[in-house]
Amino acid sequence: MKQTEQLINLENQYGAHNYHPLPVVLDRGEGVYVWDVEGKRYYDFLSAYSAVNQGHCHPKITAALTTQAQQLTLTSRAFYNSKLGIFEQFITRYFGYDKFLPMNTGAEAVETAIKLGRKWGYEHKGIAEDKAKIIVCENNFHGRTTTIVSFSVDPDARTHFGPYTPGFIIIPYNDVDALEKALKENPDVAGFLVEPIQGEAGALVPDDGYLKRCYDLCRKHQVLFIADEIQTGIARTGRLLACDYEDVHPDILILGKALSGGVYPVSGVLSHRVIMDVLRPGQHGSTFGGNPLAAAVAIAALEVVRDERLAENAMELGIYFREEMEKLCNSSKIAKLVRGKGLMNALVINNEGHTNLAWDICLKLAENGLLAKPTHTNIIRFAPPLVMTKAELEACVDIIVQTIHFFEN
Ligand code: IF1
Repeated sequence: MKQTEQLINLENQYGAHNYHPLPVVLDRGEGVYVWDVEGKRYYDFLSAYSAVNQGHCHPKITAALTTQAQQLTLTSRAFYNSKLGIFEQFITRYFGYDKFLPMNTGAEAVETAIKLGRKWGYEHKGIAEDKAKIIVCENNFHGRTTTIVSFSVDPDARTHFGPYTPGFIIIPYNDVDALEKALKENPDVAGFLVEPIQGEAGALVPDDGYLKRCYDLCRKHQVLFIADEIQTGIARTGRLLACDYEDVHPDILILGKALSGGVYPVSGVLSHRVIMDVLRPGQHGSTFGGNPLAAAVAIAALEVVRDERLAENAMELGIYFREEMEKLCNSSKIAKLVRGKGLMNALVINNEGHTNLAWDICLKLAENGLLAKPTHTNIIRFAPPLVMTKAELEACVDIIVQTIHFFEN
């Protein structure tokens, strides 16, 4: 039996079945490439859901990890440590905020933003105790805690995880009038939590001006504009933040994933002093949040984004990629449309008469040396590391085009 089957069997036998992975067992990663245990090389077109924007095992980031790991990894926040203050100064200057609150996973950072927003609502907006509301959008994905799935509309994400956390209003995405109506009807709204581009929904890009108009409405109604840039941030969409396309400066900015280049779980929220200062000692935290290892890794990861001009590269390669995919859609019966910004893109598949076509396409893409994964049955997410060169992307476009054509006949 091949090592692939052996290792898949182990996960099936001893692991919870909360995922349905492609039958590929990865063993090594470097830049835009990953290798499976059989030694086959693939272009990684998922980038761990945009956590390895800097490419797999970036030498500068892994060096920061290994150096710090031999000095001090975790102290808890019961004491100061020699890296956190430096990291907090670095990241607040990098994104233009007063304060940073470090956490570990994206969901923890989203939960932190929800708690911050609510507490600000009580202590600065004067919302009555336990009455604060947060507006979110349909087809959102903000993580998988019980509170976060309470405002999901995805049955898989929320069924049988109740009772659900109250205090959330769900409106259609990319609908400014719906936000305005919700704000006029609900005086107790503390915040509007939104993905600048909806990732899980399949790189759903809102209309130009949507974010700015929502931001202005939030200003008008004394509501915090809370941007979840866990997937869209860190240069993925062709700007440092997707909000940068509209010059929107979120009141609370949520980051994760590529904040560490995929080397270590690092997340957090950035905000203005008046908002962050609603939190007093003992009111929020986590064991690993703000540890020196995370701090060292995140500084290196952000330096790579800046020094290697990853946003500019994502912008340029993204334009090329969508042009090529549009040509494919014009000549294909099954590739319907491509959408996205920078190197956060998705191809919508016409799966009439072949429900699992997107999955089968991904299996064939893997056979042809490119890893991608469907979302929502008929959408294939295409998100390579931002360090990809034009030549590498041209090779990937060829693989995608050839694979789609294979299913045309
Ligand atoms: C899974 C999705 C992507 C996120 C945004 C918060 C989080 C995520 C915009 C939570 C995480 C991951 C989670 C992972 C698959 C992946 C995903 F399909 F689930 F929705 F990328 F689109 N905000 N997204 O995208 O961050 O707690 O995971 O660190 O759960 O299967 P996390």
